[in-house]
Amino acid sequence: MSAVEPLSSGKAAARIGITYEHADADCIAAQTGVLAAIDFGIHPANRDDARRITVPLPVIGNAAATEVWRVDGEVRHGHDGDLAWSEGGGYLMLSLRVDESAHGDDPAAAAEYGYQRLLAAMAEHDHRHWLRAWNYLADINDGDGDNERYRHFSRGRARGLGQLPATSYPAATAIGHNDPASGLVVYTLSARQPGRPLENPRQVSAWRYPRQYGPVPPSFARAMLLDERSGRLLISGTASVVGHDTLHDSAGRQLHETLRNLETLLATAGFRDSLAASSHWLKLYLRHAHDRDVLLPLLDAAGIARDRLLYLHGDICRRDLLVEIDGIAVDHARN
Ligand code: 3EB
Repeated sequence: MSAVEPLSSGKAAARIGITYEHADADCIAAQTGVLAAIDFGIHPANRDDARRITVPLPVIGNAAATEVWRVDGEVRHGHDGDLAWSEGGGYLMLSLRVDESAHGDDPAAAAEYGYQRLLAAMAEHDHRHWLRAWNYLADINDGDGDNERYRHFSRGRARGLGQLPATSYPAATAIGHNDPASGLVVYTLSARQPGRPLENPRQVSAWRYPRQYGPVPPSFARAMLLDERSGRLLISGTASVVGHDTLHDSAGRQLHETLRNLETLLATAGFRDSLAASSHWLKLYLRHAHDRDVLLPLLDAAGIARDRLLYLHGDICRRDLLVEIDGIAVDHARN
């Protein structure tokens, strides 16, 4: 795990790479070319360095790792009020913690503010192509029906995105944490060059979900191909959803369906290899931490490398979903 996968060479497109590393995050951030060093756990890391981001979810079981994003060349970084930014190699990482109490304790207002702020910063930094958004909000399943906090978040996100067409939505994750003091944590990747958003033919596009899932459908793409030549695929939070329905009521069977969805996304992106045969760095979100013991042998059997998979304890945005996977996959045939 100490070996860092070299970024591919000789490609015209901007290069970006991700790894999980066990080194001290301050040391990692001191290296050149580090766009972001992401830690997991409810205690925020040193926020003096804009590249240090903390996802407020406990790690389950395995040793905590830092998720490191690297680009070619120099990285500039800093803060602009409540927003942290880092920029280099044609990419921009932004992160924001929105205190809901400053927005009337309303998750919709907090999301609208956050998304407007992020869009404005992307324009200001001239990295307007939104590739990926990670959203972590407190108590995501609190409230019934259209009063569920996730649905309020979705509404506010859509308002914050304004006129942005669905074809420009980023790939995304939205997961619940249990630390209201962390607020709404959003971080994003955008670029000078556009990516190619992809949908999953097994699933209804999220932005076309029917009314039963809330008054405003969620604004995200199923995946984002960074560019055709590099074969780097940013995979949205993927769960046991087929069509628009949740399938299965056990974590094991939901995992199996989720893996089928992931294989379909890779095939749609033009990967010749399976997920197991591609380089991958995945995060697996579990509603119940104890399900890890059930899933671990299934993931081993599926060929998912243990040191490429982080287990995080978090709530998934539908109450009947027990497991969700997101991450990045790299097509060897194009590298
Ligand atoms: C789903 O397929 C599961 O609202 O940003 C996955 C990824 C899900 C992102 C989001 C929601 C989001 O509908 C839920």
